[in-house]
Amino acid sequence: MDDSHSDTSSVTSFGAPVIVPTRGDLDKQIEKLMKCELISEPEVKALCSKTREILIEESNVQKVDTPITICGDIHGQFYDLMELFKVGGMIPDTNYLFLGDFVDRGFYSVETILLLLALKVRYPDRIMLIRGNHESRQITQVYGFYDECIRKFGGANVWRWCTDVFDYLSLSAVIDGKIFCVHGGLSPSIQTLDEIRTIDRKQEVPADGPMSDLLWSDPEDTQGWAISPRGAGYLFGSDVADQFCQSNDVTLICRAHQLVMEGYKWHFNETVLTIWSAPNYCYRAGNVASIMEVDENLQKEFTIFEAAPQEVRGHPNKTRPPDYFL
Ligand SMILES: [Mn+2]
Repeated sequence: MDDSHSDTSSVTSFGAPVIVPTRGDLDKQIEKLMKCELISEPEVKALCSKTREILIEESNVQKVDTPITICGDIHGQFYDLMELFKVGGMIPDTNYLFLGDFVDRGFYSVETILLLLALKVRYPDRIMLIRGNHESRQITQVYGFYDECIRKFGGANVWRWCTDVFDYLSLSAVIDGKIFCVHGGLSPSIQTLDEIRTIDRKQEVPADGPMSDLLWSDPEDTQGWAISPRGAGYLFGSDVADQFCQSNDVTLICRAHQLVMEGYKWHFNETVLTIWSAPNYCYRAGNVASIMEVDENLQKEFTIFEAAPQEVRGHPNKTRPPDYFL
């Protein structure tokens, strides 16, 4: 690797200095990615390097202002993300908070994450991305993102750069000091937002502990804590949610992480909310998706949307050469 320049990035996998994308570059990349077309490998490298610089400045509990539109899991369903923007408005006209799980499961994890990163770099104050349990080296090697990178770029570079960016994603956000947003849920090792702020998040998602719990836990109709059937995180009851809201002066815990057939679901007398934004999840669940707009008075409005029509999204197998050509 060429380390002769002084502005070399400190992250190993970015290696030699990369060219910082200009606004014009980014606008062109966004235009391409919006058509579900790939950008070049050097462009991905520069994009990831720049994203990292922006994310490193964000807090583990990033402050976010209203008005904002909150979205749940996307899981590589690129054409359904286009439906989301159709009903929710495009960036920068609408401010977005995405609650993680951008990749895996769907056919277009690469295009989905690259578009979201390009939008983040172009409009850093208009889009906030927090980390889901799938933004991890271990999980993406099992559920599709790694294989997709290999297939679409012929090597693991793009996967490596993207997963390095994932280490810098914030763990949570607080909207107007009142709505706590996280991918999964609460942790028995965390009582206060200050305790979240002390976590050193810049690492692969650990197998257990507070950082893992925030990305993996689920609410459950119970009291106290219970073991999660997922094998990571915990199940937390209504008393745990009430106590967390009281201790931190928030009125709502907003999270994603669980498929909800109706697109969103209230739990525990409206102290916890699940938002799910992948319609017809895995192209077969038959669910609708939702996004939630929160206005300056913290009034909430849900918009339900459905999967992109089959003829719009096509099928990736149709664009793939048969195996005997390889
Ligand atoms: Mn999840």
